[in-house]
Formats: sequence, structure tokens, C-alpha cells
Amino acid sequence: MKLRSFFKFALAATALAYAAVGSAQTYKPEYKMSLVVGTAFPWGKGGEIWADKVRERTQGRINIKLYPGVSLVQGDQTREFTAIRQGVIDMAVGSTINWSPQVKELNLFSLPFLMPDYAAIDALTQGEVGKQIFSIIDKAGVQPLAWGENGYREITNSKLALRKPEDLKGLKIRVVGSPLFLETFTALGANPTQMSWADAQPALASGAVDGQENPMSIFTAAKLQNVGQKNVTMWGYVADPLIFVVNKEVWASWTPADQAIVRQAAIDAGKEEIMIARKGLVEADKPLLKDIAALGVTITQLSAQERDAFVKATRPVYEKWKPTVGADLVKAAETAIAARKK
Ligand code: X2X
Repeated sequence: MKLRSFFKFALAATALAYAAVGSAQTYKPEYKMSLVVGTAFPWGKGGEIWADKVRERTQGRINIKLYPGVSLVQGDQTREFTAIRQGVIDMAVGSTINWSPQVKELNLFSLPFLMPDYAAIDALTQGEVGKQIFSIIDKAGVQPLAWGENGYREITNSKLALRKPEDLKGLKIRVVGSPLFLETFTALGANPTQMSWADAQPALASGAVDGQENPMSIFTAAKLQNVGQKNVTMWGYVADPLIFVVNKEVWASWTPADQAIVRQAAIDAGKEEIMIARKGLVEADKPLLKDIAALGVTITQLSAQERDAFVKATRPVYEKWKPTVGADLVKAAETAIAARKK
């Protein structure tokens, strides 16, 4: 080898070595995944499934640690989205409700009685509306990858079996951190109070609040019957999807091949998580409700007419929030739901 070509070779080799080291250094030894609840819940389980698949399929190149209880933002779930964008959190499986203070379009799923059944949720998340929402999240500075599900949020309380809006009068109900929830429960005549999930459980236990609304999978895993929640009314007024996301800088630091692995793992985990979240609620005899009733909980099913009274009472809130969510987006959602395969 001539001296000049030797130098050229050495230079190229050095550059290559630097490039290799450089890209290796952009991979962190561990990535932090934020979740509101742990692996005893379908939601936390979904996060675990995602992390396991990624670790396996990348041969450990991407190693994820779970942080349930939104501990990376000291339990304040309404700050989670900002923390993901800023890089305090590397990735998350988050509820549309908790991110709606920053991404107002996510209030779509919290419009009372928008989605009458599971097919309606799927019509949104698996269709054009889902794509639009992902592009909005992307523009808001976070990389969206897949959908999961927390579930239909049923109303529970310690006082009585609710059958009509008037039954809510004066009941102190804990709600999550979007103003839409305060307005919905105020319209129903209840006395809503906003607090984090971490604060909700002691507040229910002490009787500081009478009731709350959450999916039945949350009810069972958190054992809400032990904090006075002896009455459940199945009204299916709102369901919150979950979204699997990654911080943008973290996303950009991965090779395209690893990005594809993480995305596919999120899609696979999301599908599994949705099945776990719906387990016991989609079968004809709804075994999960039987299990809950066996714990001494009264489960109230509303007739179509009874449910309609709740729909009517909350309709002004739905109308009021339309422009905030985006009139076109709401219209697209209503159209997709009307056209759904049941
Ligand atoms: O706080 C709640 O109610 C919960 C756990 O369902 C959410 O994080 C939206």
C-alpha cells in the first residue's frame, strides 16, 4: 500500500470507528417508560408486554424500565405529556384524558356518550380519526406509535344505586384533570372534584369523596369495593383509549431498523392490551361483572330509556366542547361511528 492510500485508509477507518462509537453512545443503557398504573392492571400489563417485546426483538439494545404511578412527574398525571415532550420521560403508554390538557383534541374521547359500544371506539382509533389524532400528537412534539385501551368508565359510589341524573345530586365525585369532566358532572347535578389517581384512593377510603368513574378493570385491580365503592352503574358514558408513544429525540436516536421494531412491538402489545382490557366485559354473560357482584357490589344496568336521561342532561356540555375539540374532528368521529360495523 502506498503511503498516501495508507493515510486515506487510516482516515476512513478512524471516521468509521468514530461513527460506530457515536451511534452506540446515543443508545441509553435504560429507557424510562411512564404509566399511571402497574402490571396488575391491563394498562400496566400493556406497558410490560411492549417493553418485553422490544428487549427481546432488539437483543437487549433497547432496554426499558417501567415507572408506574407516573412517578417521573411525582404522580401528577396531567403533566405527563409535557414531560414526554421535554425528555423527562422517554416513552409512555398514556390515557387520552391525562394528555388532553396539552392536546385539546384528545377531549374527543371524553365527550359524553359519543361512543355507544366497543365497535365505536375501534371505528375511531383504527380509522381516519385515529390517523388524524396521531398527526396532531406528532405535531405537538411526541412520536405516536399504537393504540391501547383503558376502557369504558363506569360510575361508582358509596351511597346509592344510581339510575337517573337526579340520583347524582350533591354526590361528591372525584374526576380526572380535564375541565370537561368537571362540566359533565356539574351538568348532572353532582359535586365534582378534580384530583390525581394517587389522591383519589385515600379520598375514597376516608369518605372525603363519595364516588368516582373508572373502567371496571381499574375497579377490580384497585379493589375499589374496599374503599366504600359498593354501587356501580353501567352507563358507558366515556371510554379512554391509551396511546403508546416515544419522546422525539429518543426516537431519532434509534436506527430505522430499531424504530421499526419498537413500532411493531407497540402495535402488537396494544392489540394484546385491548383484549386484556375487554376481558370479562365483551362476553355475553360478562363474567367480570359477576366477579364484582360476588364481592358484595350492586351492579346497576340501565334501560335504554334510563341511559337516555343521562345523554340528554349532558348534551349541552357535548355541544359546548365541540369547537374546543374541533368541529371537523367531532363530525368525522360521528360519521365514522354511524358507519361502524357492529
Ligand atoms: O386517574 C384515572 O382515573 C385513570 C387511572 O383512569 C387515568 O389515569 C385516566
